[in-house]
Amino acid sequence: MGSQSDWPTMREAADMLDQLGVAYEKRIVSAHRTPDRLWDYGKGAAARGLQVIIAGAGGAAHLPGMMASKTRLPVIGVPVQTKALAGVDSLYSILQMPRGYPVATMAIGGAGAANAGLMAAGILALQDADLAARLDAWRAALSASIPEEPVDE
Ligand code: RP5
Repeated sequence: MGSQSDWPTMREAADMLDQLGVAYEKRIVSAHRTPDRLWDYGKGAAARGLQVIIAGAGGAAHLPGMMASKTRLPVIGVPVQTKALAGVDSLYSILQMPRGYPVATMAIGGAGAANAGLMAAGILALQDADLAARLDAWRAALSASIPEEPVDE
């Protein structure tokens, strides 16, 4: 994530990975404030054995796109909600990548972060049958929790 201030949002991705038993690391890597850290992280990611990167940032959210420029690993982008423009700035910054350097962009905010965790798990599950079974069980439990009829609140 680009800042400590992104953590309340990005924790939703981490919580999802915890639920699914997926190992991960969490780092603050800012495209603007720590560009050398971004460079090193992206350059070494695949060689270190990372398989998917979830990158969340807000405002001029260049982290996911720059990360995608430095690694062939799949990069999942999370637009963090901003006060000034409600995260639309983050969304557009992450979404509009030039041809050749894709970022799989999620929805703005916590739902997007949680879905980033699920998307990462889905990618990893292609090569991990145990994880695939856990993901199937998670999805079935969510589906079973949805009532068929609404109630007065
Ligand atoms: C971005 O600037 C970060 O991803 C964060 O969403 C935003 C604001 O950062 P702070 O000023 O709160 O550190 O780089």
